[in-house]
Amino acid sequence: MTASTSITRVPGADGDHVTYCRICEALCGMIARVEGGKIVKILPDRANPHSRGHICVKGPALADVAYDSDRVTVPLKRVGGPGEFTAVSWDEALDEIAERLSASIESHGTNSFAVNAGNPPSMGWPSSLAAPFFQTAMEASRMYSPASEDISSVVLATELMFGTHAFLFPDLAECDHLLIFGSNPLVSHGSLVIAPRFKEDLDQIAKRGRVLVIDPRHTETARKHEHVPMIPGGDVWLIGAMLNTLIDENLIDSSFIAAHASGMNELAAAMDWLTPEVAAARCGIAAETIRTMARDFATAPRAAAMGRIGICRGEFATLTNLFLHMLNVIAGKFHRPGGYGWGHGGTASDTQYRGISPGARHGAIPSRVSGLPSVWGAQASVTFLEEMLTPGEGQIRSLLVVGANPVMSMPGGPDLPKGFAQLDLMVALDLYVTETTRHADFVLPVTTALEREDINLFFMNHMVRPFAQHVDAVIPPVGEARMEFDILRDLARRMGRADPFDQASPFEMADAALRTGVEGQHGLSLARLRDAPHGLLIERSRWDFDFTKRVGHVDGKIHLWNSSIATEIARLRHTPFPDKAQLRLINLRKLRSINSWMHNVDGLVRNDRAVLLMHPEDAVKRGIEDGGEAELSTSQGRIVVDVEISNDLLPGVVAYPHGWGHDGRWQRARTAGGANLNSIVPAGPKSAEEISGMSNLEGFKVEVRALIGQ
Ligand SMILES: Nc1nc2c(c(=O)[nH]1)N[C@H]1C(S)=C(S)[C@@H](COP(=O)(O)OP(=O)(O)OC[C@H]3O[C@@H](n4cnc5c(=O)[nH]c(N)nc54)[C@H](O)[C@@H]3O)O[C@H]1N2
Ligand SMILES: Nc1nc2c(c(=O)[nH]1)N[C@H]1C(S)=C(S)[C@@H](COP(=O)(O)OP(=O)(O)OC[C@H]3O[C@@H](n4cnc5c(=O)[nH]c(N)nc54)[C@H](O)[C@@H]3O)O[C@H]1N2
Ligand code: SF4
Ligand SMILES: [Mo]
Repeated sequence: MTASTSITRVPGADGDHVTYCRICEALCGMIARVEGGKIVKILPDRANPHSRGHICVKGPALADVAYDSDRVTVPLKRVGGPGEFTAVSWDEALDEIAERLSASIESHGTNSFAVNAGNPPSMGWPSSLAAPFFQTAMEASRMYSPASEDISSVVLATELMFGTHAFLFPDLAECDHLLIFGSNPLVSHGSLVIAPRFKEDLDQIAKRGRVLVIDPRHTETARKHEHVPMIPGGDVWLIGAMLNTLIDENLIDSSFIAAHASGMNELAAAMDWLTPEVAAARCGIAAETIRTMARDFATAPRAAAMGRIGICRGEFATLTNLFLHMLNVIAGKFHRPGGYGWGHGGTASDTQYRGISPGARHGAIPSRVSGLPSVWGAQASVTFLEEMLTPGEGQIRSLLVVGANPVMSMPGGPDLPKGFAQLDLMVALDLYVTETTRHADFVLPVTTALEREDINLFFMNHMVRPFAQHVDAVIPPVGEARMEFDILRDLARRMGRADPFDQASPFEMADAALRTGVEGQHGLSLARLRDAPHGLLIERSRWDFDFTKRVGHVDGKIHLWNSSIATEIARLRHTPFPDKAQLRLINLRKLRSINSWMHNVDGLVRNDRAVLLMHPEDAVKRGIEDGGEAELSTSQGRIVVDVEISNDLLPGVVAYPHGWGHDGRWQRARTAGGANLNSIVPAGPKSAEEISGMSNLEGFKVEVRALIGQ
């Protein structure tokens, strides 16, 4: 920022605008410089006390998205095959949608309407409310989202043990012994634990003690710290055996457990077979190393174990997450400085959930055809297609897609258009005509983060250092774009179903949440945030609340044992030994990409490419050369990929990113190459983890065949 540039809050006015990025959970503070009504530059906001000047290469690229000539900026109506649209007015679009949606719901019932809400709208406050509010307005019960490729297993594990969905995360600020299972925060910038300067936090922990990265790939994070390479899916064995060691060697926090937990004896009895020797063969880590990891963790005074999506999408995803929570609780790391627990946050509240099962709170309705569970209100993605195709009461006949690209992001995504084709009506709210939205009857243009007022309300509760920020729009909407909330409120009103949209505005709700949350008593409110444009750090200790009040179980205890835990441990015990010769695939996130949607920004994609990483031994066996083409296949399908030979992987493991291989109406993305990984991942209702409906995306079996010279 130059001294001469003044700060302004008027959308579109020349000068510097304080804003924050809403691409990933780091929510980095940014300054957007506007000249002649246009954003000319995006800089890090050094006055933001939370991110303190950190941004990555994607943040400034939000301006490229805002002004992208491929962006949808007027309502589009389908006039022919997929992707054939004509521009219409907002009134024409919303009147016709209201009429057709009302007619479809009238003939087929409220349960024939479904919502598919994606990741980007969840990063903003009004945008995150829009789809669920519309679902409520329609009295519909079914929501599809990336939850089953992302968090359902964590949410279910937390619900089973703690009776609440509130996220648990490590205290990076004070920890000095951190175990990271299945996360690569140096690239992802963290998820379900927010610390925009994650890299610095890890460096500080390593200086004070140790950071161990348990991952099948020698990742960017693993390279900087202690890497413990492990077979994909080995975590459940490794963490299970660490628990076994803690119990066996009496390294457990008996007084905490006696006061706050139930089921310790049953758990101990059920874990006695899961010794480090049993686990070693399954996870590829020596038994003595497992014992040492357990002892070092238990005896480090300020230790925490965290996990993320690498442990959330395997065959035992829910049990792995249960074990991870248990490791922290049993070793005495729960709710204490340097340990693991809930956030202080500004809006977290205490007893609201006590005694109400989380399932009941969010309408846990099993899927109609296959009976797979819904978690946190989300249906299992792998049932989406059959729910559109299987006739009968409750067959999906109309669909609203809000900022999701399931053709790219869901297992079997490329088959979804078979379901879309039989709908009475499909409406999408998006920035682009994508692989998914090209099948919609209407694509309605939405604003980017830079074109809307926002508050980081939802995210405050899982920040290592709680922080609150409210920002105004940097520029007015581009073209005729509107906010998701406004579009869907308008539509609901036209359908005569305006509740709950008309109860309060998103910012009135935000203000109420701030005032009644734990920081409300110390004066936190929307007005106070408006006076602090760069945001406010909440200085109170993260541990300054009574955690027992947040436990949702009626007995107020953390449950280490129940019938679901028993079933999953028994299932693990009897799972067959995997075929060691089998190649397995893990997913890969890249710094310059975000899921499927920023590949139209030339500045990002120019230096980014989807390649299959493969160990030299595996490549040699198959006659595959570095830079060569190969066919990557499963029983689900086959794709052609470029191969990069890499020593970063264990032999037997290959890695590929999702979100590539575009054929939507985004010109640059179409030339970015790569292939859609979700055309080969296990799909269909039988492929999910039964207890959580979680997609089985990690460590599934693949074959790779050289294509050179064919
Ligand atoms: N640059 C960038 N940042 C992103 C995203 C992006 O697309 N690009 N996406 C955002 C989203 S939506 C999310 S949910 C978060 C996710 O945040 P993270 O979970 O940190 O994401 P990943 O980088 O995919 O890290 C997962 C790690 O798990 C490892 N892994 C795979 N299988 C196993 C296994 O069986 N066991 C263990 N222990 N590890 C395993 C992988 O090698 C990988 O290093 O990232 C967010 N941030
Ligand atoms: N194989 C495999 N599949 C995966 C994953 C994986 O690691 N491997 N990761 C999973 C995870 S963790 C996630 S979160 C999902 C993501 O899955 P999705 O949310 O379905 O997909 P995205 O790629 O995030 O694209 C969302 C769409 O939102 C649009 N968009 C961008 N910004 C906005 C906005 O502000 N408003 C609206 N209305 N639209 C917007 C984009 O143009 C894009 O079409 O993918 C999941 N799928
Ligand atoms: S790390 Fe990058 S993408 Fe994530 S919030 Fe910060 S600037 Fe945005
Ligand atoms: Mo995600």
